[in-house]
Amino acid sequence: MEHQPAYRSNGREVALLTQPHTIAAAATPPGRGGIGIVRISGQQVAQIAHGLLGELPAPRRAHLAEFRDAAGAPIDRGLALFFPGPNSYTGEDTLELQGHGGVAVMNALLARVFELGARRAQPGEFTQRAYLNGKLDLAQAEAVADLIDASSSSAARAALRSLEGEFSRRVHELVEALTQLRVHVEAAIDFPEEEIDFLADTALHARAAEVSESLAALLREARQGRVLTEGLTVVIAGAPNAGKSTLLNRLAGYDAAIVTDVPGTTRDLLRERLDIDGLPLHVIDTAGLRESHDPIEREGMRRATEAMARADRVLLLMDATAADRKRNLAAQLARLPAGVPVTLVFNKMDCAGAKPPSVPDTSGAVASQMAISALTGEGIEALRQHLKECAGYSGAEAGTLSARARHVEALLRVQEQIDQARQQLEQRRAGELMAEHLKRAQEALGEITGEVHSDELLGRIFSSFCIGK
Ligand SMILES: Nc1nc2c(ncn2[C@@H]2O[C@H](COP(=O)(O)OP(=O)(O)OP(=O)(O)O)[C@@H](O)[C@H]2O)c(=O)[nH]1
Ligand SMILES: [Mg+2]
Repeated sequence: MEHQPAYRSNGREVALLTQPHTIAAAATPPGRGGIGIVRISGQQVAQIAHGLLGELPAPRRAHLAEFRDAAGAPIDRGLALFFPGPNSYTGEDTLELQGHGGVAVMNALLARVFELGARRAQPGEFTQRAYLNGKLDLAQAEAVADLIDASSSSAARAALRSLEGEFSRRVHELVEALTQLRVHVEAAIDFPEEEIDFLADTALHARAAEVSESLAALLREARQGRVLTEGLTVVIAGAPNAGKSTLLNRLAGYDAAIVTDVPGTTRDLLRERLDIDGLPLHVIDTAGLRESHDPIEREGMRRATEAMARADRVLLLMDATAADRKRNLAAQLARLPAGVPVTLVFNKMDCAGAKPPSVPDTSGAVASQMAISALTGEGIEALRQHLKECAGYSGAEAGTLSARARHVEALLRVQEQIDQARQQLEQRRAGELMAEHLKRAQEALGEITGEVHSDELLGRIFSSFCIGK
């Protein structure tokens, strides 16, 4: 890769990277459609345009043309759009071909573009180039994928705000505030004879407290945004016949799972993607947990346990009419992976009489308890509200930002470093140690926007994109 002259993007000087390969992919999903779009980006765009269209279209003008194969025979007739770099999505020369959206046309068009020198783009490679060329920062690039994957209008709005740079702007504000703190502290270190006075300055303490507060506010929003983007994964577990599949169907509002009175009906995991007032919910129904020698049922239970270990919440269902609930509960709890938050849900309350079942848990594993009837719907609204509370979801307000678990983790590390920096300041007046913690906090912030990144992180983020974006 060689560097070309720098240009300005987002108010910064950025050096364009010249990638060795020109990439191409269909930007529209495969299948039938009125229009199908092939996108090409890289150094060979002009050459490919000449081969395919006979000329390079004028920049940013819709150009009606025949797309031709090597022998000059038309493949399709459509619009070509040329965006010269750096004023394109990727920052490179880009050509968009809008043809007829059929599989045969798209395949023939792509084959011709490959013949002319491009190679097939990896998932997310266009956006990765946009990031490497400073068109977007990493948090914005992630918001592109979140916008495409958004399953509700509130998630889409939140992703768009992050894509437009709202989240990144807040992170930069924090970086700026941290830089000022560091300047103050490092000045103190440089004048050791006055260090104590510098560090006793109330303005410094006030500023450190302000940084903590802005960080806490951003962390709250990022948590909310994470839930909106990624949703809450809930596993329904419990003994056979407890009513797990009935509860899944009740939450979904349709018959997703088979329900019978035969214990052991569900054997495989069943996943449904639902929505509670804009909160995306991934609900997984599982095979009932019990002793079994049937290899299919045992495999089902193994998968159930694996899903529970990754869940944000386990709803442990118990038949409220069953005898010996205390022993049953102990047996069920023993089968749960350690550390998952559990809500104990008594089901079949329509048959259990008016009195709520006693509270038999003594293990401390159960975080909360509820009573429902999956059959009649009693208590289901309360359960929905409970799940929203578990997610820390307070309804999708207008200003929500999209965020990911990765961002929340980074912000938590920032918080830890700032807390330690403040401790060093307040308890020990230790300037150097404080400066070190502030530096680490700033680095953790840089991971969010991608100023600090690793190839492995980039690989993980962009490989989850769709091809053609
Ligand atoms: N009265 C009453 N019956 C219920 C309720 N929920 C489920 N049932 C019944 O209990 C039986 C078992 O329900 P399922 O939903 O298949 O139970 P499950 O936990 O998925 O069972 P497995 O898949 O075998 O582990 C069925 O006959 C349901 O109609 C309820 O709230 N009240
Ligand atoms: Mg079932």
